[in-house]
Amino acid sequence: MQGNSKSMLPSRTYIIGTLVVFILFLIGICIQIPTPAAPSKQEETNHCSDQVTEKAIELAHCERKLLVKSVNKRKMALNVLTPWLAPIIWDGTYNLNILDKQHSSTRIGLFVFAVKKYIRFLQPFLESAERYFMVGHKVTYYVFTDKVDEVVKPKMADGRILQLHNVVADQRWQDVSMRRMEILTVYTKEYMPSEIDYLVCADVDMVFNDHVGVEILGDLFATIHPVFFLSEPQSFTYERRPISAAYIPYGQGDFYYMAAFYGGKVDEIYKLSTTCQNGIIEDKKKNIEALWQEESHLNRYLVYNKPTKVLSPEYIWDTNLPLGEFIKKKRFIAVHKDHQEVRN
Ligand code: 4GW
Ligand code: MN
Repeated sequence: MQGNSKSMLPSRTYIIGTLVVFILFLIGICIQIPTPAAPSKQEETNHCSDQVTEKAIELAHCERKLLVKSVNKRKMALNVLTPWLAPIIWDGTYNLNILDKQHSSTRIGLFVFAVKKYIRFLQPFLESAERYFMVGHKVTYYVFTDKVDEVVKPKMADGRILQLHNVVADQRWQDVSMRRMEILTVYTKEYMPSEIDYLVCADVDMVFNDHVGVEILGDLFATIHPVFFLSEPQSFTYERRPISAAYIPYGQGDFYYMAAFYGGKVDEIYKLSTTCQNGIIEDKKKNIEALWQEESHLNRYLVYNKPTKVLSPEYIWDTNLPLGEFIKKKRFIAVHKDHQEVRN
């Protein structure tokens, strides 16, 4: 018996051991089933792919996320919300049907300067605007030029008005560019409040290349500069001299905005332009000029008066720039110019 019980011992231990392992195995499975493991990088990618096929609206955002993973660069501009919860407008992040209905009676102004040799850019600018800018909405073009007689009026759709205004041609190009702020202070106070609800300010050496509609409209909006959209803030070309009214200290500022496309409600652009114009005058008194003229003052204003919408570089692109794969729709693009030739 002893021999038998001795011979039974290992097999009992074996059976109990096996049972314990089996039970542990079952518990393991039970724990695994209801609690999926954290997704691996590969699974995250697959998850994104599923969304792409299911919902077109998430396509661009998802792709951007994957692109961000593929480059070790700053992600802020590729988000769809700023840290102060303003939307960053990327293709596919809004429903245009809803927005178009909301804005069915909205009146929109498009402000542009075409002085001296830049008159050559006006016709393609206006023609492209007829094709892509706020199509189906009420639009007034506010064109300022020293060559009113040379303006070729585009064929315009119903509900669209062209206003031509004479403006002095400053000798220095920097002054031409900055003069826009001064004109804005006058028009946003005197004329525009009764004529339009929103004003969009643009460079003329650009063409609309794809839809630009009411999705851009907000109390105050500005476009991320396409050169800096993946840059760290310390490399933004803000005015860094404390003596200038456009000064932005290191550590401040969210995006580098380009002065070639921004806007807002008329009263907001009045506030913006008066602040910038006052800064320009203060600097002139000190015999200094901000690094990038009115763009520097605009950037300073937007650091302390956060825009309610930020436009992605879809709204200002230059086809010479790298990283174009991030920008699915190039809606407003720079016309390539011979800088020597357009110099006054
Ligand atoms: C260099 O010789 C010049 S001329 C730089 C600007 C010039 C200029 C600018 C001009 O002779 N006439 C003019 O109407 N402008 C306006 O200012 C025009 O609306 C133009 O788009 C805007 C800003 O100048 P820009 O487009 O040359 O600036 P960036 O290089 O920033 O695009
Ligand atoms: Mn320009």
